[in-house]
Amino acid sequence: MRTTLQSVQSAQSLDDLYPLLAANHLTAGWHKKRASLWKTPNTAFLPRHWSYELGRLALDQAGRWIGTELAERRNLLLFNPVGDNDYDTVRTMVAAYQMIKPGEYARPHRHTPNALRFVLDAKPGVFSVVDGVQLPMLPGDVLLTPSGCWHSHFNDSDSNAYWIDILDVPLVHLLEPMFFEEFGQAHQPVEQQPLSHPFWFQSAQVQSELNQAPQTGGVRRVPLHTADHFLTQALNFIQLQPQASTQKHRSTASRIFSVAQGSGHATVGELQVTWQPGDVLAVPSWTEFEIRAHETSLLFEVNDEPTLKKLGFYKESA
Ligand code: 1HN
Repeated sequence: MRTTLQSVQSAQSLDDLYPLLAANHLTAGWHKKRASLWKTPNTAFLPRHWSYELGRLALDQAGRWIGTELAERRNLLLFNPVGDNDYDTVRTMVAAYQMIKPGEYARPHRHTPNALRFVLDAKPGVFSVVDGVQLPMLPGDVLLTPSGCWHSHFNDSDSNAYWIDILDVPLVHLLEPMFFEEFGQAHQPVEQQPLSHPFWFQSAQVQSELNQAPQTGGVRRVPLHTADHFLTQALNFIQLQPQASTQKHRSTASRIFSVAQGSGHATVGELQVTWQPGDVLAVPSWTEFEIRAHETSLLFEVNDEPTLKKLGFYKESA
């Protein structure tokens, strides 16, 4: 300490001072390597599209070699190819394609991150169990497993089942409150098999709400009522008439879109892609996007608006 103080004391210039500061884990605010403030959001995350056709085929292939005993979950992470990232889909969320075969049981666990499933292909007999409540997973359904809820999945049908998982794991990584726990038994005891549940949004119910929703410019929106259980993410279904599009839009929220029905085209920043059922689009923060339908289509959107709004960080561009 004494010698460090003496060295600093005897510095003859800033250039003498900087290495002494660095050796003591100090850096001059006027001399830092990188800007820390910028005029407008400057995400490193890239607009991206993933094909369900490819994801599904790859899961079928993986299923030849990987079982649910080996893999707690048989899933493929949709990572954003930025830097050395091999996990995050956008800054705050990760999406994955998951497949479970007939007779399989994906064992129970719980964790800090909030998770949701959007079901792509499944026959009757596929279920998630959330805190002892058994909920059916049928195509178009959305199921929540909020932070801290025990969850497992099983397939008693005669066909493979496929869905998209979306979790706020990257947000939990950023803020660091991660906890994870295995249930300790292979199966979760089932206590209830309700006909409806706040964690279960059935496709037919969403369809009937869409039919009653006002249409503007060929677009109908149905927000899912998740705010009481799901504090970080918001969920919407968006129905587009043929040739209708979401208006050009940009906000500080990150978004993940999955295709429930139909096909079309999307512009996300510089990216131009066509999309079909099961495909996924990543819309990073402050990236302008417009999604246009070629036929009557249904999109499922998950965004982190609730996180940004609670913190006072939500903005849309004028
Ligand atoms: C997870 O717990 C599930 O429970 C799926 O099905 C995907 C991706 C990252 C971290 C945890 C599941 C996941 C996940």
